[in-house]
Amino acid sequence: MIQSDLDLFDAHPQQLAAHTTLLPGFALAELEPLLDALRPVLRAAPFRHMQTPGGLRMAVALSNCGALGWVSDASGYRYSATDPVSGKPWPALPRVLVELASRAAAQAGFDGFVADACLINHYLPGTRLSLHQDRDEQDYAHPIVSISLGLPAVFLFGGLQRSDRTRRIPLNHGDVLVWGGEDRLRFHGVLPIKPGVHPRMGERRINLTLRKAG
Ligand code: MD6
Ligand code: FE
Repeated sequence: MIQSDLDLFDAHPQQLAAHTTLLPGFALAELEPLLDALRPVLRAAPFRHMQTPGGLRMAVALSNCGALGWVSDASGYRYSATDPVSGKPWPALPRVLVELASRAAAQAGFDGFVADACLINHYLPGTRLSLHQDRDEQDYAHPIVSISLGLPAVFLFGGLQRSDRTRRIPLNHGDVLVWGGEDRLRFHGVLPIKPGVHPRMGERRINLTLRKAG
């Protein structure tokens, strides 16, 4: 009994695969500075639903900050220094985010990680993200650092083939997932977010993925 209670609050790094580490609650210590930094970013570059190259509206709403931002429209997926709709550069990447990502990466064995792009995904209850690979970055040697905020999610963690079986990884408010190396091109996705209201974040999940894209 006591043992299982302790397990619930176990905040030690969890090695999910050779080069994938979950750092439970790692972002909580910096939560308020992080949210303070995000507010002006999202005022300057509000969330929106981009179109897939096939013309479908993405269920996830997204924004970006950093020198490069990930965009999707009729001409495909790519990183762009400007928002193709407003024509403006993306807001600068807040230092608190760059530093948090570097520390998380170092904990997971990736020293010297300096992000130049942060993709910000917004999920409402019911929103899902279908299985995909992240392969628009220049150099797959750099890891990706993913910060989860708000409502919990179930992350689908697959293999290098779309048809490989997937594991279900719970991602909670404040968790940070770092992956790279031989895991960098694993297929992954997010199951539909369950209805709920998070005490700090409200009726939403926000995921920040920090990358070295260029
Ligand atoms: C999400 N994350 O958690 C979606 N991609 O909302 C991703 O697609 C993702 O968490 C690459 C690396 C880490 C991720
Ligand atoms: Fe991804």
